[in-house]
Amino acid sequence: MPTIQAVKENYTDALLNGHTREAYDVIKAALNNQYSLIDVYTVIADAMYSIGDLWETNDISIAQEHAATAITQFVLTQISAESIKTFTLEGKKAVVFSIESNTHYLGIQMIKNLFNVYQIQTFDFGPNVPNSDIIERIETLGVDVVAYSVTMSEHIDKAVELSETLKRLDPLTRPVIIVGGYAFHRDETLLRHVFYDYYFKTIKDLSGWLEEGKSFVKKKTS
Ligand code: B12
Repeated sequence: MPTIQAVKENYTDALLNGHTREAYDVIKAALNNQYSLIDVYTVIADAMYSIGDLWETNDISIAQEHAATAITQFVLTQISAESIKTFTLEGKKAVVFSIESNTHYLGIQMIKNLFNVYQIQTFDFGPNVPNSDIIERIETLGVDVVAYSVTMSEHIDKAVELSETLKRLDPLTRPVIIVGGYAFHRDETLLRHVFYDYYFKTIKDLSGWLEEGKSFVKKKTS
């Protein structure tokens, strides 16, 4: 069985070569080899960070970076298609999205699938969703969790704007607010400006917390 480091190298190579089938095979084999979903997501995130570093230093082109992103999107969708097979509706609901102005979305794709694994129904608003739409949907859907991603410090103003509205929701009935994203990896002090209940740096941290027990989810529907 290849080490997790070898899995990451093989996956990154497949991304750099633009080989979708090879990338998918690397991930499928890792899952078949008993690596966990979280191991695999960590490999994929690390590979994308490497792609970002190579792009920043002009060692790969924008076209290569876009191709790598498209492959990873495909792979994440395939993984989700597997997980959704065991999903049952339990009545707990989350909305997931990337904050207005943020077009990065792979992190949220992972979070969405993890919630589904924990039998939490997700409403996925996608990337760059207008703040003005969020509150109406939260109230209409009656969700238990709001989880969103902030990738760059430039996106924090929109997170602050959303926070102002989230703060005004009734504290007894409002959903739990979870934030994450690469912006906070680079500068954790940005969290000071945002209204949230929980911050998790990685999907592994979120998973550990979900594993401990999901009593955090307000059982409004039961
Ligand atoms: C792919 C990519 C893009 C794609 C995104 C497409 C898509 N569909 O997602 C495109 C081409 C659109 C893009 C655009 C841009 N990008 Co870009 N991009 C990346 C890249 C290479 C990978 C991002 C990614 O998917 N990573 C993998 C995911 C899984 O990681 P993640 O989001 O961090 O998620 C993990 C955790 O953070 C956590 N998490 C994430 N969200 C949440 C939410 C919750 C609730 C929780 C609990 C946890 C959590 O879970 C995940 C797993 O652990 C990064 C490199 C990097 N270091 O991230 C650059 C990067 C983020 N981009 C960068 C830049 C500069 C840009 C552009 C400005 C480029 C340009 N000139 O146009 C634009 C900005 C667009 C915008 N307005 O948002 C810079 C940002 C630098 C900075 N200042 O911070 C980076 C770091 C590249 C670099 N090294 O320079 N980008």
